[in-house]
Amino acid sequence: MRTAEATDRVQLVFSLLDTNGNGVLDAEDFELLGSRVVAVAPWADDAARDAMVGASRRYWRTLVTELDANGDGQISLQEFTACVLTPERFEATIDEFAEALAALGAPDGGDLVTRPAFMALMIAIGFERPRIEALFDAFGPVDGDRIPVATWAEGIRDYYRPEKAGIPGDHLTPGAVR
Ligand SMILES: [Ca+2]
Ligand SMILES: [Ca+2]
Repeated sequence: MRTAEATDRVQLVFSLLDTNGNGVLDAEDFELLGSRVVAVAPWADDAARDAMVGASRRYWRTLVTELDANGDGQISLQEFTACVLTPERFEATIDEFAEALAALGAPDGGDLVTRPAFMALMIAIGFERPRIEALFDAFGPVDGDRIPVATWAEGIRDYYRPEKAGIPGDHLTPGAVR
């Protein structure tokens, strides 16, 4: 089953992933995404940066392999929304992306993400500042306004789960009920 919230989440992420703004997803979008995200994380070591760039590329390879129904080498919104119908084909890719992004938020390979680091990374992806703040609060920050890497990674995985509604990630979508 697919919730209305899941559809909203997927439509929003499509618009943000279209980094070069040409209306479809393509390889360049994911190169830009990777470099844009690591650029705002000067604290990250080379391994964390490489993991993020690699995860971004894999994300694209999985999309174009699994979803390019008309074979034009690009992913339209219509093709992309099919990803919520077959989540099992994206699980490993989303998992890698979630782990890489969340880890990038924790300096020195630690396991806590500060609010400023979270804000910087999510703004780099393209989410709106007040929504990012609401999401961070929904994750229940502790210990000096920080959240565990694992909490964020799980939040990213939930974001893509078609059966989910009322999750922290719904704070990011315009239609969210708060
Ligand atoms: Ca594009
Ligand atoms: Ca296509």
